[in-house]
Amino acid sequence: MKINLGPVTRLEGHLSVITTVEDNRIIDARCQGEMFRGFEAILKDRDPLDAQQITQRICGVCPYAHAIASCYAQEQAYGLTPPPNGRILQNLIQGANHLYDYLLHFYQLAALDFVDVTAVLEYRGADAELLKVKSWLRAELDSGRPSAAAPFLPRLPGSYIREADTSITLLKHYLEALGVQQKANQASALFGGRFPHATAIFPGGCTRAVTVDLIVQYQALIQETRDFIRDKYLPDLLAVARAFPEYWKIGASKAAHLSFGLLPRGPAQDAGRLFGPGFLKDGKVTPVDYTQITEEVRYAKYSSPSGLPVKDGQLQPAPGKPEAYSWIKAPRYNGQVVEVGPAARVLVEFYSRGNPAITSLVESLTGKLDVDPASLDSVLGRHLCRAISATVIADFLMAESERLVPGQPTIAELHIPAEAEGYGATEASRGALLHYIRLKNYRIDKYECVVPTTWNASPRDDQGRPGAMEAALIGTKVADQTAQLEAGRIVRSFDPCLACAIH
Ligand code: NFE
Repeated sequence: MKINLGPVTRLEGHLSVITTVEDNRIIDARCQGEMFRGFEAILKDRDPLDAQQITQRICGVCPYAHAIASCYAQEQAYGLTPPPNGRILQNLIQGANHLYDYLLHFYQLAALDFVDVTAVLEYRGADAELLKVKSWLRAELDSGRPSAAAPFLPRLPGSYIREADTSITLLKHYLEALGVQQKANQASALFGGRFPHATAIFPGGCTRAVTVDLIVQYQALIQETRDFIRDKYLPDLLAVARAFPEYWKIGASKAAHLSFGLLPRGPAQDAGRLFGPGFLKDGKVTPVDYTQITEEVRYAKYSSPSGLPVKDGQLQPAPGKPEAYSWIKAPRYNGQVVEVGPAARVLVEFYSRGNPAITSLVESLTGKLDVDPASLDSVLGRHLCRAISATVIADFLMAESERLVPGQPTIAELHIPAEAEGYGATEASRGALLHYIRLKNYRIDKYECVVPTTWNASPRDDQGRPGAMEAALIGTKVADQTAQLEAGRIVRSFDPCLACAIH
């Protein structure tokens, strides 16, 4: 039986997942990105300094990651190193965006896969926001229009958290998290100029001056966000993990893991990063080589040649191409299928043993939950690694903001060459993000983005091998062949963003 799970809700953009189910098991899965955009074509022949602005418009959720990747690429092309303040400000803007994004994903996008929302109907406490939700849900149910209660109801058949108190706590934090996300976004906007698309991030640093007043405001906002992460997000995640231990074994991609590293510790991009870069296969981490990345298009709706390296990327749309089923290309690393994202970021760092704080956090949390680090390749593993990333990044941002020096320069002087090229790589919240720029006669001759969800939601490659998300779905047992709640939980554990994937 073939089931189209699309459009999959509670994620960004247009994703269909077609599964084939036999005897309550998914035996095939195809992820389809359903839109063409063509940002790389838009960038052609433009002034290179437009790039960090235009590429932010790829997405309203992770615009800073695109701005940062573009700045890194341009900095490499122009031979630029920002002053210390400049790199710190870029980190403070990007890091705050990660915190917002993890909270958004856990509470607004993923939690409703697990929480029993109907528990609120029995709520007898005094929390005004919960009482509002209770009376709103009651009214919608009594009116016979549960669909008007989206995203809380209706919901797929399946098992949800059994303890009413846990569901109610999660729901309360669902509402609180909206306000906390606003604080994280305000922190980004203090130095970025605005949210979601920052004006101040620029190749060579940041155009915003540093003042004591701004530092104090930033720290207050991050402190509140950090408290919520420690006191609520992490415990809530542990509660979900304890309620659904089977999800340590569900949704493994069994792919290699790739991370480009996140948050440079100094002005130079290779100064070492809070999360180090690496390619992880069979427990062994090797350095990343961007020239090993190719984009295959046998099953993607492009007539361009398949398997081109990033710097030769092409974009010829072919909507009617036989066999093709997605607008997402299939990136591969050294010919291998790869998962990117929070699990990759944490596992690469964990197996590199470069950051003792991350090593001990992974060990203590997996120990508490009685699982081994290899189990992080799973639905719960991806969720846990987001919470680990949030905890570590929040601490880093507080320390990093202390290093700012008011009155010192925040941006390097620019000299743009007529011809040059550069790669810019970072970790967006959803994983490894690469931008490549080539200049000719002071204009953009070639711009290429290889984006996290392009890796994870990729269609089959030239050899017919499924992408990471497809592989994570194949083999999964489902209780209800039509609803496939398990499949929704797997897909959302990747936090796919289709706007980014198709760009
Ligand atoms: Ni549109 Fe993005 C992130 C990037 S995902 S959210 O994180 O880059 O492909």
